Amino acid sequence: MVDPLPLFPDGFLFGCSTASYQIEGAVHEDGRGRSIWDTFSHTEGRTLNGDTGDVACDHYHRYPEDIALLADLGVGAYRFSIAWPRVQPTGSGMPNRAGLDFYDRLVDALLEKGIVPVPTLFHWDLPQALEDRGGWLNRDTASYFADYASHVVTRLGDRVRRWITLNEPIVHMAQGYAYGSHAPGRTLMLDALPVAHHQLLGHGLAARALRAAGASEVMITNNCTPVQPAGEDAGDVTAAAVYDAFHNRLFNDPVLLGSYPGFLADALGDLVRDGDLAVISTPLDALGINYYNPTQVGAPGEDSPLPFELQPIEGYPTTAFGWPVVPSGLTDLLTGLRETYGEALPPIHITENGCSTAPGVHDQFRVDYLDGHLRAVHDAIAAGVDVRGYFVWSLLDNFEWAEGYSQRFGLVEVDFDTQVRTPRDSYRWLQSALLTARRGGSAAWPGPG
Ligand code: PNW
Repeated sequence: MVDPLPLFPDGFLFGCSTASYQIEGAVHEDGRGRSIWDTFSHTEGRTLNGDTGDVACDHYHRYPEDIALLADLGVGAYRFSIAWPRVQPTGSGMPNRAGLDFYDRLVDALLEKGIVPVPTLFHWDLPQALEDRGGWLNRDTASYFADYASHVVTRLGDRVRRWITLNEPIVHMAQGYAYGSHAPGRTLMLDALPVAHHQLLGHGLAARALRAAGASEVMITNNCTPVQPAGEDAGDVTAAAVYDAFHNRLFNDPVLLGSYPGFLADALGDLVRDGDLAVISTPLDALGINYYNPTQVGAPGEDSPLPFELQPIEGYPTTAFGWPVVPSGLTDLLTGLRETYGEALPPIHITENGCSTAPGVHDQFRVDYLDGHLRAVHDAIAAGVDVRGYFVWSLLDNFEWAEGYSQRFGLVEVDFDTQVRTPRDSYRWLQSALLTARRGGSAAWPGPG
């Protein structure tokens, strides 16, 4: 048994996160267009065992059961993502009513259970038709994204008040366009940099569209990692600073400060037009942070195509994915953000945190992981960082991108042959942990908005 969690501030929002392509399935239904992940997962050799999101958790049909699981768990919020190709099958033009209808039903079902819906507009499933025109390498994609955001907020904005524009633009740029391990599978290395600027521009334009439609809370979700140099020599220290700039500051600085870190501003050059940074730094109500682990960085080898080299962190337990478990890294990250951005740092929501574990429902490993990281968040709050929410990745086992169904991140186990959902030990643990973490154990949550 672990000690009960400490009390979190009044109104602190506990939730679960998922993403459209990872759980929905039903890829041909109700006029959904093709996304880059359909193309990528159906291309030989791209995903483990050739797994695809064709069926995934069949959440498109089983969402009432999944919402019942959320309600029973006792969380106050649910972060999901909206599939752009359901709303605009070719990425632009008139919205597809049947696609929007699904999210309409989902939102109503959540509100009926008193769960705050927190949709993310882009969690990597770009319409293939836009990829055919260059994807995020094309500046026009930013404007298309804002149009798409307008269509969604027009339909859902009367009930949805809190919005996330992009999920982890660093991971989409790095894995999707630089290394090629995710869709669209480009291997541009440092030439992928325009993808950062165009996503950020899309974020800023969408944030303005959302706010114009009355959204009360607009966020972006950045994947952040505290970076430590592998050693004390100058090569390692410089490489760590460069990595920190690419992974963290490239996405936090323009949004919070309205500028790019120096050498990246130089590298972006004319791509950044007059007025772009003003759009990108449209004030946010909160910043979403996804945290999984810290990163250790050393000087690059002689033939390295990149100015840094990632190194394993030794001496910690590792998840099924091989990621080191370092809860204190989350406290360090949060207090570090506060130091770096000061008054420019808005309130924070941890929009993803979690781990993959060995198959089975007895997941003490996940219980320890979540317990440690919730305490780490609490430590950061005690140190003065304004953290308002924490979302577990993930509610369900799901399609873990290039790793297919092999990595299990769910509080709830999914049998992908039968679609049977079985709550794990961690689900039961969180259910009771929330009772002590919330003031008075009250099930009363702030209403939507
Ligand atoms: C996040 N990395 O992705 C995503 O937002 C989720 O969709 C995903 O399922 C979850 O984390 C678990 O992986 C990441 O290589 C993918 O550093 C890769 C990395 C980080 C986050």
